[in-house]
Amino acid sequence: MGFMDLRQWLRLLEKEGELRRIGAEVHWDRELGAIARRVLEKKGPALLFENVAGYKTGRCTKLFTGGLGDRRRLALALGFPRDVSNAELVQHVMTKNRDAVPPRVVKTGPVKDVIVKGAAIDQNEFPVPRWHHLEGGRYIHTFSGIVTRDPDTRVMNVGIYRGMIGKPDTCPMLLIKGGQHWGHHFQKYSDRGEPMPVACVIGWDPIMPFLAGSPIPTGVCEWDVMGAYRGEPAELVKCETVDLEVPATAEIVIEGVIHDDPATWELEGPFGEYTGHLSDVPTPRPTMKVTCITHRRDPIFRGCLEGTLPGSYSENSVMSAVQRAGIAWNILKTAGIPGIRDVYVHPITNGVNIVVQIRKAYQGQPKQIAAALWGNSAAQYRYKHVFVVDDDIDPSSYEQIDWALAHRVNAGEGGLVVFPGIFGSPIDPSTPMEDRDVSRLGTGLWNRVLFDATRSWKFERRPEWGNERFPPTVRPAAEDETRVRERWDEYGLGDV
Ligand SMILES: Cc1cc2nc3c(=O)[nH]c(=O)nc-3n(C[C@H](O)[C@H](O)[C@H](O)COP(=O)(O)O)c2cc1C
Ligand SMILES: [Mn+2]
Repeated sequence: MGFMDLRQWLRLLEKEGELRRIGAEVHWDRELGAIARRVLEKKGPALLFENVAGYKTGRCTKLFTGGLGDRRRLALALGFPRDVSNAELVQHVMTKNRDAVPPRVVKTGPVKDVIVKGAAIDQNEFPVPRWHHLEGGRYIHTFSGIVTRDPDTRVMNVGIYRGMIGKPDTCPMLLIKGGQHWGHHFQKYSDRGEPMPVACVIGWDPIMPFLAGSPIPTGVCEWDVMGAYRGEPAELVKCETVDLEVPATAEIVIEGVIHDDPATWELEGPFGEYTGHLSDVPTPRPTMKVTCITHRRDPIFRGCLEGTLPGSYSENSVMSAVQRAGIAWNILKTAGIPGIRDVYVHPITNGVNIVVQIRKAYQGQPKQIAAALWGNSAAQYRYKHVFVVDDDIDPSSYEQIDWALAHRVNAGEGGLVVFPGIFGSPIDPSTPMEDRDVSRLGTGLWNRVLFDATRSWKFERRPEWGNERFPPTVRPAAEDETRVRERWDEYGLGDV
């Protein structure tokens, strides 16, 4: 099921007590981001700011953030009760990610209520925050669906990629040729000597960022997958100045072109990244030249505070916890690996760490799991540390994982495997700068690690171990536990 558009989503959140309107005046510079951080720390509601300093009147007076800032609301966005289990959500994502309902192009829609072109274009007319005090500017694209088209296949891609306001009509963006899917497109336009048309969609169905922010396979159009989740086609309208299509009921669409000409590039950064650390110094980046802005009457700006810290998980992390687990599980399924019981990503790691729970079928199976994940292009920014545990360990419990690491890992016996120098994230703060040089290496380099915390099958079965290969745990026998539970009050322990 889908929510059609941002306004319907807001109505549902309000009805569920998951939205707070802020009428007090709040400054877009630092203050709004600091409020968003504190609300994330408190696992609080989504926020609709209705009085941003300097934006009481004008083109856009409202800002919405935190819609997917907690798993309760992600569950609602996917049509589940707020307390749905991890496995149920992950299984839903696994199925829907592989489904497709193509979009339908319609003549027009509310996103065309107002059309701004030429000298009238000024991105500063939107209440764009400087989310964090160390950021280099006002990040207008933190949760926008960035639309581009493959010039060979004409298939569209929708991804979340950051962009900072440059001049009133320019926007330097984190666009790396050949990197993410729009980077593949950029390479193709560059080879043809043409600029790349781009449309940035701000504010629509929450399913848009959920899919745009996730590594759906290359060549698959995210609008199709969104249609599958919504249970109906996305209704799209043609852009005014670029050959792209965008949702008819989006709040705001910014159209433009990006040239592969460093003379047009402007400085971008630093930005507070998903790792919870600050990005690099200001760097010249491919820069979008805005050609048109269209928006609904009284549009609502949508953005997010990026960066996860212990105790406060960004919207990206909340979404990623489910998506990265679902995508990994599909990879393992495609690889034909038996006995996968659960795949868990804690929001604190954004999928950089992943736990796979198995009913072990053979020795060496955890290495096969790590190899399958590391061999997939979805692992570019993810799955640096793979933990494999047996099915008596709850993969969502750090305590249980730690116990398994302590007593079931034998590093010298292959329980710990380092796979050095493989492709990986160029923005990992633990990677030395020379291994993050995308212009030289084409990627970042990672030293990936497998922690095999499953019980070894190299040992002989032993009678004193109940004919198993590993000693039993010291948990009491089931019949003893039952007897003790029955006699609990008799022992005088009823209040314990
Ligand atoms: C809030 C948020 C911000 C993101 N910012 C960036 C970014 O600036 N650059 C980037 O390459 N990926 C960023 N990502 C991750 C990409 O959206 C993600 O890798 C996605 O798979 C990209 O789409 P694609 O696979 O179609 O290229 C962000 C994700 C989210 C949810
Ligand atoms: Mn894609």
